[in-house]
Amino acid sequence: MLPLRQVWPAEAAARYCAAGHWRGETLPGFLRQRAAERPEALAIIGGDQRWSYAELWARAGRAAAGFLASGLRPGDRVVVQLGNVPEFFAAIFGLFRAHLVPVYALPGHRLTEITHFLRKAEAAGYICADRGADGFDYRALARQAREAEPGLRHVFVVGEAEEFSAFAALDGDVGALPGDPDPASVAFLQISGGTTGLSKLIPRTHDDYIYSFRASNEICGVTPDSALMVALPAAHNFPMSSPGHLGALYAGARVVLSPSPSPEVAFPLIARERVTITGLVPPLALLWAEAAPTTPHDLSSLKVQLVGGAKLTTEAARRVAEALPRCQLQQVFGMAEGLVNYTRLDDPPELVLATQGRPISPDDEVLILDDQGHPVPEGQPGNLLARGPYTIRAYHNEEAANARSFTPDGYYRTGDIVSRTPEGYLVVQGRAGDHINRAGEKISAEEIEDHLLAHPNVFDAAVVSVPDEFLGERSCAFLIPRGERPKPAAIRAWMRQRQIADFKVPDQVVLVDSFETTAVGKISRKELRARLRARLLAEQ
Ligand code: J2J
Repeated sequence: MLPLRQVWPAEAAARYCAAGHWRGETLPGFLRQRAAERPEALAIIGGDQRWSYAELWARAGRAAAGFLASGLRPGDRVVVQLGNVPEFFAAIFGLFRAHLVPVYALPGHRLTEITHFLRKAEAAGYICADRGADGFDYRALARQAREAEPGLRHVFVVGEAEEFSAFAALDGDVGALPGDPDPASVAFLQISGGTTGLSKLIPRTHDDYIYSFRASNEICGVTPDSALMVALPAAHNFPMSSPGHLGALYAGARVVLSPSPSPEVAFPLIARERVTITGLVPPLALLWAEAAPTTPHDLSSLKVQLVGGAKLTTEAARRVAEALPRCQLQQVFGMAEGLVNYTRLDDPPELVLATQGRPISPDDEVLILDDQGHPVPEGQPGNLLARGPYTIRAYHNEEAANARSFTPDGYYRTGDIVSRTPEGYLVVQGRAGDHINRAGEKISAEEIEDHLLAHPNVFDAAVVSVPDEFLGERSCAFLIPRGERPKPAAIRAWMRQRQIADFKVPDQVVLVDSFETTAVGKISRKELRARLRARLLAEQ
């Protein structure tokens, strides 16, 4: 099994420790402390369950002991695929307490993605729900995944477990659990947006991740009195750490789980639980802005509304800010690989509305370079590169991708095109890579093209992003047919059968006779996608 590592040069690590960014804290360690300091305080509110810090700690302990009793060994990786339910927290803190390593999958992922994660992580375990909100049966997925990946030895199910182990029944000798892990060790594997090809695994350490959400708490005003609503899927990096549920738990605050981000579900919960802060992607923030002025529910407790994951235009930002006048809009531009930028709560409106914020840390190093690698003149757009105390230096087991994604001196090439204001705030202008940012879900054009090329009646495929009023961007697949001409609807239905996340199924399918590239000879896929996108926009 390939060891998990995330290594900063000794000089940088010493600097981050000396600056107080890395404090030797760990994820299970901080929860143990909170459970000791405020055992009765509410930690997790979800469905009809209300867990105190003491209860969360105890449940994590039973899960941890049960994981080890079932035969998992410290260091083993476990794919976690749960929605916004309290058991998500018993599961991940149980894994942390047992020195097992969660790999975060989203509820929308299907067999194709799950087997990819299992394989890449060499995972021995999988934790899922019995069924999803849409009725999807994850146990059937588990059966198929076990066939495809025999290394998967342990499946734990929240709910009706059938032949698998029931998560609720996990128990064992809590007294025999190991002590806190090494703060410099990898705590979990986050999933990359997969901007080129399949998702990569992102090893994050206790020290670096805790710094990112502890500092986020300060920037976003999270205190023990806060109530943070998780409306996006809890496994996403944004609702997890910016400042996210982990930030809220670190602060000793309450985490309120919303099973859906829709105003119909979230608004009554905000009123009932007096939610003070939440985070949304731009399309949802706009939906909330539509619904807020006329809702019968009392939203007056909401003090901070974070919006990020995709670009919030200035006009959209204005609408969001005006809909909840007593709630502060805060833009956040982050990435699971590390670097996170926020507008600050005391920033003037022009910065809050028109920028995506500035980095969390004084030790975040940000470069904006042209395609030749030279710094662009101040204010001009360029490629964003970053390194710092919570930005990774390498993906897990991706030698070739690492050579492309990181410079020799350790900067991460974010793939985003940004400019910088005189105040040092970043404005996202676009991106260098070809992915579709569909309401905050990143979809790799290459990954979808690969699927389409497996269709017997597809000769060639190019997938592009198209501006979409609601989603921000949607996906459009251009296909050159071969043999019998397939119907666009049939292509979409066929893609669904590929057992991929639904958000990856192309929103639009356009059949063309050729890509009309002959006149200019051979062009790159990137150039081809750009031309097809331009052609589609011109026709609209
Ligand atoms: C434009 N593009 C943005 C923004 C992310 C906090 C917030 C978001 C994420 C996230 C995160 C954007 N405007 N405000 O992990 O901790 C695009 C960029 C970026 C990519 C990262 C967090 N906020 N983006 O979205 O790993 O292209 O993280 O590189 O899912 O989302 O995606 P992801």
